[in-house]
Amino acid sequence: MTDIAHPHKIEHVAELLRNATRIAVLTGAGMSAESGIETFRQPQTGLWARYNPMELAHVDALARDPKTVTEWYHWRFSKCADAKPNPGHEALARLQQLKRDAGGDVAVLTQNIDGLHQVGGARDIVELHGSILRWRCQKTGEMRPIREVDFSSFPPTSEAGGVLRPDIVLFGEMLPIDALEAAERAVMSCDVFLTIGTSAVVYPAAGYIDLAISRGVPTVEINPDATPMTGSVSHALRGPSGAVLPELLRRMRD
Ligand code: BJW
Repeated sequence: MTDIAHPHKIEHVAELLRNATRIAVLTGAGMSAESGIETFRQPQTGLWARYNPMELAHVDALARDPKTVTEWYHWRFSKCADAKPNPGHEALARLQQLKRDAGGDVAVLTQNIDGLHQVGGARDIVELHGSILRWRCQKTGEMRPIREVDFSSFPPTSEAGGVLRPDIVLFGEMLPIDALEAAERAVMSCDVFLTIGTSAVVYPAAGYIDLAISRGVPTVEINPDATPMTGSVSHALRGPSGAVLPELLRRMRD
């Protein structure tokens, strides 16, 4: 296991990234923590320490109480509306550009719904859990940007009379099939895999870490805390992604 406290070890990961052509990156809430967006499962500070996911982030909760669920997601949106990408998002976007310029690629598979990878400059993001910036009519399937949703009452409704809900993946819902396929392709063809800022407990997303490990490619975890995957990855860099990723980029270029 690699610790950020050991500079020669971060150097080794920088070398892996330097030599890689295709990199797959799975990101989670920790990636946006330094942008001021709350994570879910961190004790005390995580959303699930104050809110019950089964009452707010489960498909049955939406069916039972669309008012409460859509109000909560509108509040969640208000928290990410002003958020800016942090140095971690920007470093990942630079890494993607660097690899693309050299004929390779960095596939970013995110569980985040905040759109910050895109604002930070990364391209072709695979949004495994959807986006809070799009809302969808439950009656017609029509999508619309959140700025076109009328939140004067809850749940918001479309002209067709359907409930408008965020285009995100709640517990008990399937992930978008095109995102699943793109993620699997990226993991099956990468020569280095990074998992950044995720507790690695929500499936099927966490399964991509297992898949990369089973392929035998180098796997790197970036997280200030240990996760259930820490003992299984090739290298665990302990630290916030907003510090570790820029440092990796700096060392890659030296
Ligand atoms: C930092 C940091 C810094 C802090 N720098 N790091 C197999 C086994 C068991 C259960 C299942 C299974 N397969 C499926 C399930 C059920 C379920 C599931 O996984 N449950 C487990 C939790 C027990 N999965 C599902 O229901 C999924 N659907 C599905 O499987 O469908 C199948 C189906 C088939 C047929 C018909 C119907 C269905 C859907 C999962 C959807 C998850 N949705 C949520 C809410 C989305 C919207 C929202 O944002 O509210 O997605 S839940 C929540 O968890 C959110 C996140 O994307 C997801 C993952 O969380 P994440 O990102 O890892 O955050 P945290 O808080 O857990 O961790 C943050 C990490 O960051 C920590 O490690 C920190 O240390 C670290 N950190 N600061 C770097 N600065």
